Amino acid sequence: MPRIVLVQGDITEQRVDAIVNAANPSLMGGGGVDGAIHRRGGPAILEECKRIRETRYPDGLPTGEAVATTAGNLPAKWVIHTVGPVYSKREDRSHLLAACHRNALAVADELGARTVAFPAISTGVYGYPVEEAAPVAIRAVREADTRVEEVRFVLFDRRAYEAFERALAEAR
Ligand code: AR6
Repeated sequence: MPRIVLVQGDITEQRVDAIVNAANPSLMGGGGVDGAIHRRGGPAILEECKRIRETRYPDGLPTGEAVATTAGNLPAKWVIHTVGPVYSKREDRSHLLAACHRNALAVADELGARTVAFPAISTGVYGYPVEEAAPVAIRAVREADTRVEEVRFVLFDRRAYEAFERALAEAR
């Protein structure tokens, strides 16, 4: 089981082997953490995303799946792009959020990444309440069969940090 570390801050500043991006199926960038990663990482990331779309995922990256690119100018080796579920009040999509974490860690294992930073996937534009997302994310990481040694959740604001802190305390 990876060691879980929580920090409040900007994921683009993390010195880790791999940074996870909360992308959308197009892999062509967007707002939130996706925008910040492409801005700070530079055009090499988008170039590789375009190639992935042309080859492996012509219809886009399905929700819950993960794929790696260079991290460009970021202080990491790789960006692992995953697509979180859009929140729904009527339907439980927590299995898709868990799949994002599991599949991102599987990609990290293929790369040989030992330290991986995650944002609070789906809790921004995609509308997942962070109090609901945090226990799903923590549990998925704790249950993952992976050689990753450290998973660092990088929470942008105090509220998200505290939600993850509570979820971690309750999981122990
Ligand atoms: N570092 C860490 N966390 C961040 C940063 C940052 N630099 N910037 C934002 N967050 P979101 P989603 C937090 O919207 O909900 C994009 O347009 C933010 O406060 O980035 O999965 C994509 O292209 C929130 O807690 O991702 C997709 O279309 C969390 O990151 C869509 O948004 C996730 O918010 C994906 O939506």
